[in-house]
Amino acid sequence: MEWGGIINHYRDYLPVTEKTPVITLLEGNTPLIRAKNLSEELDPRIQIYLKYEGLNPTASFKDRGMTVAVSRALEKGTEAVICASTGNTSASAAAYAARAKISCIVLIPKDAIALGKLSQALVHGARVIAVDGNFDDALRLVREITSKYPITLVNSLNPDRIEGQKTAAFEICDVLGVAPHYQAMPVGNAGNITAYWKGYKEYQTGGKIQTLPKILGFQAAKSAPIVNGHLIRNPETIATAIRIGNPARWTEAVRAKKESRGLIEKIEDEEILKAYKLLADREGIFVEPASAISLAGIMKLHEKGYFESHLSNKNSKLIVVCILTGHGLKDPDLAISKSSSPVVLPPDEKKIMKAINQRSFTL
Ligand code: AN7
Repeated sequence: MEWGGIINHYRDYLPVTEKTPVITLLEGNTPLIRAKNLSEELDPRIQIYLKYEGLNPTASFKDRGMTVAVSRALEKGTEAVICASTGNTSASAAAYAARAKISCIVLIPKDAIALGKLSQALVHGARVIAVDGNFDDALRLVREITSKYPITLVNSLNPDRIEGQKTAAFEICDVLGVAPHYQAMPVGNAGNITAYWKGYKEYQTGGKIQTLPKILGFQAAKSAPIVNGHLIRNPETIATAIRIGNPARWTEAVRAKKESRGLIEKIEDEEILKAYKLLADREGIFVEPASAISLAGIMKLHEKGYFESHLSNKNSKLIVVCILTGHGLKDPDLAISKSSSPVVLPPDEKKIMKAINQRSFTL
């Protein structure tokens, strides 16, 4: 059957009717890729799967939530949507609003979003306002604005966003035939962890799966309000997508952790970068740094022996899914700054061959 986007595919689980105008870019149905090389290196008893959400239409998971939020906003007659964003929400909101022929306003923290994301919001014709503050300031502003003016908020405070994003959990179960044992994911504003947990629980209630995964959430070390138990005024991290000090869905994230008997931990930027390079080097998968935290988290937990009790109890293999939330091309500056520069040579075969041999390539 032809893929018609998440609303068409999971309609029964979503807050839509036949009257809802479906604004879709055919998001969802992203690949769940076996990370054979990484599993072998880390621990062959662990089957690592990568849910490559960077392959959504605007190159992040936000499209799942945005198709529902924008379709429902249009159904209610809204003429404009607004969001605060570390980049991906704004890219997605701008694209779906363009398709719905409504206005889109985005508030981004000045100088703190990746270049690819900014280019998306601009090219889709959103009204982009750079706030001289951080994401948390921008979110506070859009909450104030939407409480006073008839503009629809499309941050994940909007429950339609959560509804759409939960479909990623459905897809994982549909492919595996069961729920994974563990699911690792980044936590920023905490909408996505809320959405996945809701999705798994609904699939269990609906009889599609018997067991639930343990949810493993990861925050960047200097942007880890949930782990530290207090909000962070000046969050920092190279993973700009999750540079958030006061998550809107903090309570729900803690609930997901507790109910699933999982955890939320913090990860240093160096560990994120190591996982970022490993995904690219060993599996051919290019993600943005926030997404690499899923693998970094698994590696750290494995090192601490976290999975041992599970591994010794069971004969079957352990299934761990890492959610890779956004594409690596979103942040080309980081990719280039963390790689060696290309050698510049004249168009001369001998010189080029010399350089190739120096770098010990095998031809
Ligand atoms: C790649 O775009 O908050 O915990 O404004 O872009 O649901 O916030 C992005 C978040 C993980 C964290 N990975 O998800 C925004 C924004 C990527 C992201 C997250 C984001 P939430």
